[in-house]
Amino acid sequence: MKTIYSPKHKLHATDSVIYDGVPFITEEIPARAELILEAIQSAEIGPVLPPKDFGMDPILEVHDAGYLHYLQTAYLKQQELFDTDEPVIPHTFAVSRRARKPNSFLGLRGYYSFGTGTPILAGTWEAAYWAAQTALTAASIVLDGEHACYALCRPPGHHAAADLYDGSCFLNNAAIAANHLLKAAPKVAILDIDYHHGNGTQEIFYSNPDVLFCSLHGHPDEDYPYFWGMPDETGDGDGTGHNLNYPMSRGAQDKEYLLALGQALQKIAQFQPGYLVVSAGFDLIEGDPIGGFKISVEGLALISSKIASLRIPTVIVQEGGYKMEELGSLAATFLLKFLPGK
Ligand code: Q9C
Ligand code: ZN
Repeated sequence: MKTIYSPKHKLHATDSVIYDGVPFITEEIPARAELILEAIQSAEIGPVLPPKDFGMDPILEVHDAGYLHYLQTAYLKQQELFDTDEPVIPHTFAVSRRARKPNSFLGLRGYYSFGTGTPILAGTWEAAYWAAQTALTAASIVLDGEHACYALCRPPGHHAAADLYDGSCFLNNAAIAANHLLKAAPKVAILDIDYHHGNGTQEIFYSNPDVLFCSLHGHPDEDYPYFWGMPDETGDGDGTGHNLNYPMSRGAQDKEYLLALGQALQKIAQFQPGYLVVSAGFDLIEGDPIGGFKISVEGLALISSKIASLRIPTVIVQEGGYKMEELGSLAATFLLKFLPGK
């Protein structure tokens, strides 16, 4: 199986951010993608290829134009306005999505985000752009007939909606891939196994009947992103019934998880999608520093083989996963089940 990877992710250099004179700590750092890359190479998952450039059009089909312009310009704009090299981090928010869209930079800084955890740095746009191209390239390889392809995206994407970011995400790589796949099939399913609810993906396809979104995640009363992820969020309009949330409590183990996964996979099989996108976050594993489940490595292998046994052409998109000492081998464990003959 091919892996798509770009070193441009390092431009989103979240491992050396100083904010207000103190180090800004985030788990979402460049070493994550490097550890996964090394593990893929030593596990002989397959060739590692650079992304092709599909340009802005497929990103504009998922995200709002004003939002993309803001992400592209925010760092330089703040630098110019305030003569500072600080990361762009909002601290005042448009608490209602019906709030008036502001015209000022400081207004927009809070309008397009829902948290303070996701700094925009000098190289963030370029890294995010190439993460989206990475997902698009993996989708195009599956469209060309490969059974599965892995997009080693960084920064991740599933918390980003059409015009809203946080949770270490800016562009919704999985949604951009799914939207691209919809050009070749009437229906696409997205399965999100990252520990955190994929609120951005949910919102993007909420009223779209052609996309079935299923998310298994920590309960929103116990974990980020807090405001989304309940089972009664089932979709809107024509999309009603095509959004399925499976929240589980902190401490959930393999047995409970595999039961919920079985239900989600049954719904996906019934939907009969032409393609499947997996938002693969490995923060579901026991001991992840910001995850709350207790999924074992054997459990992850079972999760993967059950998804692979759907036999739907699949684009695997990297999301979260922060247990650095195991991250590479977790990715390899997951990906191995998608190799032919496994
Ligand atoms: N102390 C992904 O896994 N946590 N995003 C905020 C930090 C945010 C994780 C609290 C977690 C977002 C893609
Ligand atoms: Zn996560």
